[in-house]
Amino acid sequence: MIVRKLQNAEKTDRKIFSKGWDSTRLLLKNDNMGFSFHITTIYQDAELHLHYQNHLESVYCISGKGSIEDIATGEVHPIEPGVMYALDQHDKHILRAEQEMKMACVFNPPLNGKEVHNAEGAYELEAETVSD
Ligand code: 9YT
Repeated sequence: MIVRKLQNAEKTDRKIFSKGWDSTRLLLKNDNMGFSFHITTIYQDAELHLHYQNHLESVYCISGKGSIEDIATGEVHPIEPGVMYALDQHDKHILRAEQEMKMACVFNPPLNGKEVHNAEGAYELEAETVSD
């Protein structure tokens, strides 16, 4: 069994900072669960252009307010607590935070640990792992 506390993990290199967001990666590839699980904060007024070409992601909004724009259709879906979205088609999208948003995110395949977005808004399949 694996038990971790967010408040402890946030003090380790499981917490990754990037432009407009940070993410604490509670489960990673080396946990052998087949997915990774993160608690992500999207900062107020952030606009993230993302395209996870190598991963499937699902995201659940815990708090805050924003939207997700589906680039293929132009549809804009409001995001608020209780909303889940799943990028089942590796959907190119823009995530916007009107207010700071806390999100629970699952990635398949799991992240290694230190990934930040490349120029296309994707994560590479290989990245540095975190040490515990
Ligand atoms: C919702 C989203 O994709 N945010 C970017 C960070 C990502 N969730 C991560 O790496 O944990």
